[in-house]
Amino acid sequence: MRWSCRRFEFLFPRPALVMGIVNVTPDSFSDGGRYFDPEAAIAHARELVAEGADLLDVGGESTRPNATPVPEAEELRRVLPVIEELARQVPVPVSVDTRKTGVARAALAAGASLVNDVEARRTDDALWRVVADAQAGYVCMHMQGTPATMQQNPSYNDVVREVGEFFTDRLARLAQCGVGPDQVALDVGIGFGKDLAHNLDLLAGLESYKGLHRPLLLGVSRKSFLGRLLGADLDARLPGALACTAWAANAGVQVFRTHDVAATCQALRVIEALRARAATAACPGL
Ligand code: HH2
Repeated sequence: MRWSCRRFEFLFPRPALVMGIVNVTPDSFSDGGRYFDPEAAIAHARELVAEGADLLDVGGESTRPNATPVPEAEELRRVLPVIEELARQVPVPVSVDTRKTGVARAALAAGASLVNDVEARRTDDALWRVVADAQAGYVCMHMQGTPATMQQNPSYNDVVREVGEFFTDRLARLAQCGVGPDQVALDVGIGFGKDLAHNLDLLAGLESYKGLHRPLLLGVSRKSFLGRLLGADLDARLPGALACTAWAANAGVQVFRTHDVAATCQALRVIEALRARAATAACPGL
């Protein structure tokens, strides 16, 4: 399996990829304001690469529940200088985390290699045509509702099946717009229009999406379902996130979106070493 993101190409099987989060926002749920200044965002992104990030995801609009929508001009002002500089400075693909076609277009022109689309449930195909023209990578994430409404009363008959149907439908529509399957990674969208049980069902059901033959991306980093499950504050959710990472890696997830790059890389390298050992070694004593 191949994931093509312009001049970057990932071939699977390979060690899992870690996508470092760079939020150039004043209000993101876990690190809002810390990297709002472009210089601080660039320095932080470079640290994430030094810690082992394989991709960087730059976002200029928080998508936490009830976040204030950001006008396009402001989102551009936030992300473009950071993307331009990072695309020049770092050896890894830079992603733009945006719901806006204009921002995606400008970010790709500034050197981004992929678009992370949390609103892949969109009704018009303009953003997909931009991705097709640039031959960019694309993250197709499932969300029920919008950030303003998504946590009001999320409801599914069978969340794992419905998200799978959404992926199948999107892959077909993307192909019609000229975005080939090799450009696409799929993401169940943990916390986006899901309650705790939905999130756990999706994590438990990750293997169901293997048949789509696309890399799966997962974002659990510091999310509130961990707070609900563990009673843990924002800054105390890393052990829970790493447990999800280990679980998901064993279920076949290949890309992990995280604020905590060094710790996530460590967890993944241990899982991979154990998997390799289990495949080759006769276990003494068994
Ligand atoms: N989660 C967030 C934002 N973008 N993209 C994908 N593909 N998957 C996710 O799970 C995902 C995402 C939320 O996290 P964060 O960026 O830290 O917060 P905020 O949206 O408040 O900036």
